[in-house]
Amino acid sequence: MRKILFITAAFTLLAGGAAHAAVDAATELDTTCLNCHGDNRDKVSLSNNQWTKHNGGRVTADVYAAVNLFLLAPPPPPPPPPPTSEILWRNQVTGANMIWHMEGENYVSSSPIDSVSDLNWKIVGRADFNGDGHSDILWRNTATGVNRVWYMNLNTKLGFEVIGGATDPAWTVVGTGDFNDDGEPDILWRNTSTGTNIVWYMSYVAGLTKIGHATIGGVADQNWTIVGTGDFNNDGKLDILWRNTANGMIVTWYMNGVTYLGSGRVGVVADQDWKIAGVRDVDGDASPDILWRNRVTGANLVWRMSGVTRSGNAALRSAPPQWTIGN
Ligand SMILES: [Ca+2]
Ligand SMILES: [Ca+2]
Ligand SMILES: [Ca+2]
Repeated sequence: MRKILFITAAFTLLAGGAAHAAVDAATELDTTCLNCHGDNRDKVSLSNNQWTKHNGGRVTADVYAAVNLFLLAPPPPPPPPPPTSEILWRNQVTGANMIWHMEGENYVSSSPIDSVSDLNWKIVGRADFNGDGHSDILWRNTATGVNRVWYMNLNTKLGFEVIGGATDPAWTVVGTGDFNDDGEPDILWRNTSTGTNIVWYMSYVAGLTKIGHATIGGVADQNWTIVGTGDFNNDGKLDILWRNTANGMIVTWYMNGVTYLGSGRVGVVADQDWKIAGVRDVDGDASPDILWRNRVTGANLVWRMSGVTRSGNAALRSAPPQWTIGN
């Protein structure tokens, strides 16, 4: 790129945005007048991402130095790639299971994982229980109350482990996440009979063990369902997302561990064909987003969230209704 040599007056350099990448200094700048009216007050400007051409006029070394610095500066770094995430699916007819690999809101590919023909087995959570950097899959058999973790390496099941039973089918796993800040994911339960909510603190050493538990404030009204966990107020503490299946109201409970701090209203979706299928940061802004699935049409949607405020929607690829999102 040709340097500019010729100079006489100073004035303000204005060149906004990232337009400099489109400027051809060699063809534009040495025939460009930057002080076209001779009063030393004109401003350097861009038109259609090109320097505006005029005849005659001079500017100072400061201006050319600034222009050259601007033109010769390294290009701005490319935008970061969209964040990757996964959606775990279970076919409620065949027992097939698969993982969708997503980039932001875009479907990239899918990978089958081991099928489980007994449809009493439900996928109830996904977290890295053994700390190897790969998300594992938590299963619960709704007939027997047996719980299992599948330890995964990407799409491959490495093995499984049965974890402590909760044989009463009224207990449902409604979320996973680290409630006691020990770096290990815990399991959140809701009793669909009594409305009691409990966290099992889990730890993996040679195997996955329940090391304690704590009760979270009960909600007897069974219209209220826990639909996910995530840090909605960005205080580093896991919060709980609720939806009322009668009136469609969605609220977060801001938590400090198992202590309720307050609530935030997210919105209302009265149509119960739409189910909240997960909470995760889809768009990479570090604020958890809400994944929706329409159980009748098979449509999928993300609510892009900033805290409890919805900033937009994005339709995701659809999937036939017999597929349910496990997490
Ligand atoms: Ca793991
Ligand atoms: Ca924990
Ligand atoms: Ca929080």
